[in-house]
Amino acid sequence: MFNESKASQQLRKLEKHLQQENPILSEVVQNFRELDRISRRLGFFEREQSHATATPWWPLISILGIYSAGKSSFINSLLQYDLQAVGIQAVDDKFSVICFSREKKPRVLPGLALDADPRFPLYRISQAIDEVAEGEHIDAYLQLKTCPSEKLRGKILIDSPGFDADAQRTSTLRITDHIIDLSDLVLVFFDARHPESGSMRDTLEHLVKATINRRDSNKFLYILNQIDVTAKEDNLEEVFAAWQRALAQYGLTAGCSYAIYNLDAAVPFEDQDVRERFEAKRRADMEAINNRIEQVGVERAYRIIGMLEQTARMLKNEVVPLLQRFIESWRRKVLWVEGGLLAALVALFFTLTIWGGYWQGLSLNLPFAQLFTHHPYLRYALIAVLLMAAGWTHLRIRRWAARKTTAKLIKEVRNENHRENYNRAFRRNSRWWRSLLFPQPAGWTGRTAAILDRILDDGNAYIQKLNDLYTNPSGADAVESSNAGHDAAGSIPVDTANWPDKPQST
Ligand SMILES: Nc1nc2c(ncn2[C@@H]2O[C@H](COP(=O)(O)OP(=O)(O)O)[C@@H](O)[C@H]2O)c(=O)[nH]1
Ligand SMILES: [Mg+2]
Repeated sequence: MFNESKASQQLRKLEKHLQQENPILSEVVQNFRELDRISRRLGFFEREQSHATATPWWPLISILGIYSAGKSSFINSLLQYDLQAVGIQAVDDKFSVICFSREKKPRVLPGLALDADPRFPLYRISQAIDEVAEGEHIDAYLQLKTCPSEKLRGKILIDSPGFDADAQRTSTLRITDHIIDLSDLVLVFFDARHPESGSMRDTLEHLVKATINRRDSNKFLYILNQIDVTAKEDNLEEVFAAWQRALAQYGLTAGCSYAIYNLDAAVPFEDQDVRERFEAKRRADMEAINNRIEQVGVERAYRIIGMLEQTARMLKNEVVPLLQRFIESWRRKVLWVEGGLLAALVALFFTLTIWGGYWQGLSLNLPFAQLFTHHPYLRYALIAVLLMAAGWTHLRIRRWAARKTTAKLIKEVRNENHRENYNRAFRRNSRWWRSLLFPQPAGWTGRTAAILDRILDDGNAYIQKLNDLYTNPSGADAVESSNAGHDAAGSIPVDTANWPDKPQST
């Protein structure tokens, strides 16, 4: 392809990838392309900008929590790969972005690889890190790992170094916040060995700050890990209750909580009964967690279509109306100023000529008028000079009015990231060759309006297709289980059905 823009290359790769993973979404890419084209024609976007990059296309699952709570072990057993270093903080105290690759062997790439990767969420992460860790090298914080585990298809996992009281460098915490923002699901790990330790308090405090007043608070799963350590004293209930109290005390009341342990890392159970109870609990909670992980892919599909509709609506209801107001107010300013100027010139002319006594009744005899009647070329020259002066003044006034109008209207744009776009579109609409008489913004026609309406209709159709896809009998369970537990506001839903009962001592 000749001279293809980077944005368009990314869309092409995205589409190709989605054809395998989710064909409905690959059609959506086509709609995003149309929206980009409209935005570019409006001057709202330049060549390299795309609406598709505003949302990550791969669901992001981040695993946060206390240092040594077993996050990396959890990931390894989830993926069935020995990918993450376990139990050693010094080696792995970076964020690992883990994504699928068909290559047989897992690979580790420097954080910089994220920048070059066209897959959008990674690009967004590296952007976020650039913002928070200004000047510092992205490699210091981030590595990219690829792994051929089927579990990773269509998802991206992030393993984090964990909250460590000593190592709470602000940039690590701020990257964590960004990752929370970008994530579709956040597993927060706690450690049953130290249910109320200092690092737990730090974790909680930080999480509260990051999560308070969130609308997406149900994306947090609180996981008490390593519960096998409570088997010896058989005091899981007490430990769990203490943990719940701590969560509640910090106001973390939304989101689901689970208790699990890692089969590979667990201490051997002495008592057979106890082992069975713990395994049953673990099985039930792991299934719920796994469901949520799978469900994230489903939610992602809806979110992307939501983004498509939101973008189409934004162009239709915000961008175009503001451009129309710009044109209207710019035109009015130009006409008023030029009208005023003209009136002033006419007034000046009459004042001077009357005052100079050049009027005889209703006829005007200017002293050098004869010069122009006798020499036609002088007359043409005069007309040309006057026209040029008028044209030049007109352009100056247009430019001045455009600047004034831009300065006024740009204040109404609430999203700061869009201001540059609006500026560009305003400029495009006030270029010198644009007539003042066009009421519609450049690039906005009845046809473009119809395309936007069609995209909104397409959005509805996609939603229906997704509904058909995900609410079929086999998918119904997954959808329901993901919603289970977020309805009761204000309390942590705990599934006690599979709770390992203590043997009743009678
Ligand atoms: N007893 C027990 N130990 C675990 C469990 N999960 C992880 N570990 C151990 O805890 C240590 C820290 O695990 P790691 O996965 O590196 O924790 P991270 O710092 O959160 O990534 C390792 O020695 C693991 O073997 C568990 O469920 N039970
Ligand atoms: Mg780790």
